[in-house]
Amino acid sequence: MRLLYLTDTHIQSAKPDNRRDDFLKAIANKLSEIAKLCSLLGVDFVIHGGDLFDCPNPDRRSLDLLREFLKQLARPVYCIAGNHDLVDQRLDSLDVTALGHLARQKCVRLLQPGEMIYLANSSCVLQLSGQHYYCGIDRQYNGEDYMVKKKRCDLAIHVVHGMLLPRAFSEKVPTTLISSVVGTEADFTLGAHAHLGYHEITAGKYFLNPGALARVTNLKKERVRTPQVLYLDFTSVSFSYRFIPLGAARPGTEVMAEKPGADVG
Ligand SMILES: [Mn+2]
Repeated sequence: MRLLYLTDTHIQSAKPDNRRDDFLKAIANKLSEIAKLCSLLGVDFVIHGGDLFDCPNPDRRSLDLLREFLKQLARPVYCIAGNHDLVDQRLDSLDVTALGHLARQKCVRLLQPGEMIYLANSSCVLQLSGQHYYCGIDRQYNGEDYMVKKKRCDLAIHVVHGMLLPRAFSEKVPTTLISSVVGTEADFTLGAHAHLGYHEITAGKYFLNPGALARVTNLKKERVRTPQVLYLDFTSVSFSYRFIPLGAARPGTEVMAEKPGADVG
C-alpha cells in the first residue's frame, strides 16, 4: 500500500494578503503535480489533513479547482476538517460546509472521530483514523484526541488537525506537545494546522507534518520553505517514507509579499 499525504491547501480565489502572485493558479499547479506524482508512484490513496479551503463555503472557482484535482487523482481521498473548513471553527457546522457537502456526495471520505478504517494488502493491515479540528482541541490536558489504540492491525496512522508541535512557539497559542502524546499506539501521527511542519521520531513513533501546501502566513520561515507532500510506502514488510518537495512551488521570495500582512493560523 502506498499513500500520499498533503495538508492545508487553503484553496481560495482571492489573493491572500501575504501573496503577490496568482494564488489560485499556484495552488492549481501544485495540485496538478501531486496528481501526476500519485500516478508515477503508484499511490493507492490520498489523505488530506484539513483546511482544504480557506473558508467553509468557498466560491465556484475554488470548488471547481478541488473537483478538478479529485478528478485528476481518481483515487480515494480521506479527509479531516481543519478550522478553516468550519463555520466559526465549530465542528457542528461541518454538515453545512463545502467539505461536508463533498463528503455527502462521496467525493471525499471523512475520517470521523473514533472511527477506524482498515485497509489491507497481502503483507500489511493498516488502521486509519482521524480527528477534525474543534475549538479547544489543544486545551485537553491529556491530549486524548491525538492518541489512538491499535486493534487487529500491523500499522496505524492517525491524522489530526490541531497545534501539535515538538516545541511551543508562543504562550498565546494553545499547543499540544508531541512529548505529551507519545503514549499513542499510532505508528504514524500525521499533523496539520502547524504550517511550517515537523519531522519527529520519539519512542519509535513517527510524528510527521509536511507543512502547509499553501504559504499564507507572514512568518519568516515561510519565505524559505518549499511546500512538500509526504509519501508513505507499506508495500514491503518494513515501511518507508519520504517528504517530496514540489517542483511547481515557486520560491517564497517570488510569491510572498514584500511587506507581510496579518498572520493567518
Ligand atoms: Mn491551515
